[in-house]
Amino acid sequence: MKRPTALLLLPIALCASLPATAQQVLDIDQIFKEHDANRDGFITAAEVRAFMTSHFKTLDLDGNGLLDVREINADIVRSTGAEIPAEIRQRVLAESFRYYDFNGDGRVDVESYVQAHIAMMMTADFNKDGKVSLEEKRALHQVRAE
Ligand SMILES: [Ca+2]
Ligand SMILES: [Ca+2]
Ligand SMILES: [Ca+2]
Repeated sequence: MKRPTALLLLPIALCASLPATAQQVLDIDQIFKEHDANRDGFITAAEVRAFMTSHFKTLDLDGNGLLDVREINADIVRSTGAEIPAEIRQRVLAESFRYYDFNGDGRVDVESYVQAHIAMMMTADFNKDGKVSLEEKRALHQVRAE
């Protein structure tokens, strides 16, 4: 997969705090397409689960079933390139770990990682129909980016 995904799925408030260079990789339409596996124009929790479960495997470099800070950092570096100042990357890293550790037990296993992304995606479900349309996803990012 050549497109960065991790940064795009970071907590939106965090993305807004990134420098413009990093925000340029926020290609909402591209993300949307990647997640909408059945191409029906909506992203469901099941689609997020499938996508993130397979993404988790690519991030778990040592294959121990957990993401540690080094593995998450490697993903952030790959997603953002070298343009991000180290201290901002550190903040993104800390925030990401805390966010991915969805049940707060200090570990990021696949279920925790998946749950965090489902929760994040579903913040865009403004009309509460259980799925996220491209319009909702765009609206989320515009609203929160201000
Ligand atoms: Ca779909
Ligand atoms: Ca690991
Ligand atoms: Ca919706």
